Order: sequence, then structure tokens, then C-alpha cells
Amino acid sequence: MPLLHHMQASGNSYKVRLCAHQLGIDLALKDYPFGSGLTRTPEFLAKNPNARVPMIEYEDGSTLAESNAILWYLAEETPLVPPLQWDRAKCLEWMFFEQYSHEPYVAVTRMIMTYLKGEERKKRDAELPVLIARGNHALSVMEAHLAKHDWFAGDRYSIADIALYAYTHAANEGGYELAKYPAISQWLTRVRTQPRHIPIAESW
Ligand SMILES: N[C@@H](CCC(=O)N[C@@H](CS)C(=O)NCC(=O)O)C(=O)O
Repeated sequence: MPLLHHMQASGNSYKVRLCAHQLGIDLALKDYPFGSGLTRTPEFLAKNPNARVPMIEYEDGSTLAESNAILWYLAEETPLVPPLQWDRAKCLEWMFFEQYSHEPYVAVTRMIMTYLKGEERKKRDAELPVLIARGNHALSVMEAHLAKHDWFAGDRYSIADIALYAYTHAANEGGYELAKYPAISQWLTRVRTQPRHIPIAESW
């Protein structure tokens, strides 16, 4: 069975667990708790020199990192990747948006505010106003799209929704007020009520 190297609390890892669970793909799990340094061991770095999870490892030793690449690999030719070429490109557009314009702000704000303590937290307090402003900008871009569409790519739930759900649904932990974004709030409910949905704290 493939092994998912993951971090339970990380949205990037949650994307992969959620997608695999919804597709009925069995994965063994190995947890790398936040701040444990376990992604910097020589054994892990030999598999992913970028020292990040999630990373999926197959029985033949091959590995794949980057959450959205893993989503694409697991979901290609399933209903979670749109059948039309244009919608597949839109799916990628939103997944790149998630990694460049959303996750670096929404996820990092959550990490600083929820997981860093004491001096570590104080050292990063000054970053928060810019991170929060950029995170709110990303949420406003999503809000404008969702005011007109139920889903991010094509006319149904896809891995673009999974990629954006992972950190958006936990944005309140970074101090974002999701109540200010009614279309996002309704979309979060649509995602949460998809068949075989699992919450971030749950594995299998
Ligand atoms: N772009 C990467 C980002 C992965 C990432 O930043 N992973 C973090 C957890 S969310 C990590 O592994 N950090 C290493 C550590 O804290 O030891 C992806 O989408 O998979």
C-alpha cells in the first residue's frame, strides 16, 4: 500500500487525505508533527530534499511531493478532475492560485497564530498585518468567483475545491472572519456535505 508522509494539522496534507478517502484509495500514514524536525532527517531528505510533507511513497520506492501534484496524480481520470480540457485548465488555474496567492498568506497566518508560542510567536508578529491583508485579498477573489459559480472548475466538485477548502475552512484559526464572505461560507457547506467527506482532524 502507498505510504503518505503527512502532518495531521496541515491543510496541504489534509487535501491528500480527503481526496484519497473520497476516491476510496487506501494509504498508510506516517505523521510528522509540527515542529518535530522529522522532515529534516537524512532519511527523509533522501526522499524529498525540499524537507516538506505531504509526500507519497510507493512500494517501488518512487515518491511524489507537492500537495496539488499528488491530488492531480490520484484524481486524474476520476470525477474529481473535470472531463473538459478548458475546465481542467481552470482547475489548474485555481490550484496555482491556491499555492501562490492564498496558501502563503491564509495558511501562514494560521500557523503563526495557532501553532507558534512565546518568543517564536513574538518574532513573527510584525508579519501579520501584511499576511492578513493579502489573505483577505485571496478570500475576496474566491468570494467574487463563488458569487457566480457553485464550484471552482466546471459545474461540479473537483480537486480545485479540495485544494482551496483545505486552508479556507480553517481560516478562522488565522483570525479571518469567514462570516464576511457569504458565498465562501455557502461553498464551505457544499464541500463539507460531499459524500465521504472527512474533517482535518480525522484520518482513517
Ligand atoms: N507547496 C507544498 C508545501 C508543503 C509544506 O509547506 N509543508 C509543510 C507543512 S504544511 C512542511 O512540511 N513543513 C515542514 C516542517 O514543518 O517540518 C505543498 O503544497 O505540498
